[in-house]
Amino acid sequence: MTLRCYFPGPNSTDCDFEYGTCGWRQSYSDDFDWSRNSGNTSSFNTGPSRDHTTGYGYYMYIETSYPRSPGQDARLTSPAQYRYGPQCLTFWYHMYGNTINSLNVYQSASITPSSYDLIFSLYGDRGNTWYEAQINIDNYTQPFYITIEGVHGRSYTGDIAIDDIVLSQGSCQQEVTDLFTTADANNDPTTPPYNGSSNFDCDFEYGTCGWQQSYYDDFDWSRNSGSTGSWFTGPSGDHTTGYGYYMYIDTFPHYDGQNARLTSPAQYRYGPQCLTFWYHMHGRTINSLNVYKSASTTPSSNDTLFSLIGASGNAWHEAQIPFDNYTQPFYITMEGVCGSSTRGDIAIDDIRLYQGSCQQE
Ligand SMILES: [Ca+2]
Ligand SMILES: [Ca+2]
Ligand SMILES: [Ca+2]
Ligand SMILES: [Ca+2]
Repeated sequence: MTLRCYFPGPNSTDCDFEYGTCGWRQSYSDDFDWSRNSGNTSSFNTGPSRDHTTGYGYYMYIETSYPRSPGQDARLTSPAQYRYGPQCLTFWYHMYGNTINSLNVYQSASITPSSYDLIFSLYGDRGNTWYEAQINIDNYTQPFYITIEGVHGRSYTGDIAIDDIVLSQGSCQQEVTDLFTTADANNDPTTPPYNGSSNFDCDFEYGTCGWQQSYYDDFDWSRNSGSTGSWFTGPSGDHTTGYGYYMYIDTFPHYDGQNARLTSPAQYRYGPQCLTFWYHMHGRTINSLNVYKSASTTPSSNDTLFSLIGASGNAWHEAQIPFDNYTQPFYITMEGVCGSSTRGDIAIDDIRLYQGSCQQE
């Protein structure tokens, strides 16, 4: 006789919130709860005006009006997941308001994640638009849970919303934007330059395009082609052509928590921007890749736009980071942080900055 256990189906994380929360549960180990809503949130100049699925449906959001206070968090946790190997978590987020704080994603073996389980983090105002997040996950524990956490900002203009969560087996699909990251497109002399802007885009084939190593960090990024020289970590070739160059942090001989920063030339562009780049985070002790946008070349933690924490498999993945800019000049800084062993090499390639919102598919 065979004993069969019941496990939830492979799509049990998926939720558009049209008819409830699909088994996602409010946490008790946080400060408040996510709200399910359609249409506007109750505050001006923050939150979405419609859901993402149909425009007439429901989404989840954190309401940051009274009586909430800064730093309070609300967590929503998925049903237990029983799947091994690479996974792709996608969801849509809306982070509009002057005092938007952060949206964090955890992957954990228990329903109460700790800070060590953080895999993704977004900070700050992204304008009044829904954007898609794609997060690559390598999973080797069962069961695991996904928790999405909204953190309250300094005032009521901090409503953060989410919709259309999907977890699928396999790495995240690469998008059509791959076409724009070929060497040919990058070197095409007919491509018009950005209006009055400095250099930014870099495939690292001939140098760092004006990106500079910081002196306010622990070590420097290295420019490399081929593999990184360490086993079980780092890429085996660059992203642009497979034979070209990329930048990476060599975690040997550095220590856990040490960082290296690479800062863009000064940028003079207003309004919505879309930063895209390719990252490779493969190894057992991958720490984090942080992106800052700052008015000076020495960003502080308040300038964080985006963080990825932990390994995402032996592949190049694209990050798309939308943000609004109203300060000039501004700088983008890419920071790699070492993990607890030499299996923590983090690489980046094909960095681009586009004027306007990030393309939706
Ligand atoms: Ca709660
Ligand atoms: Ca919806
Ligand atoms: Ca440095
Ligand atoms: Ca390259």
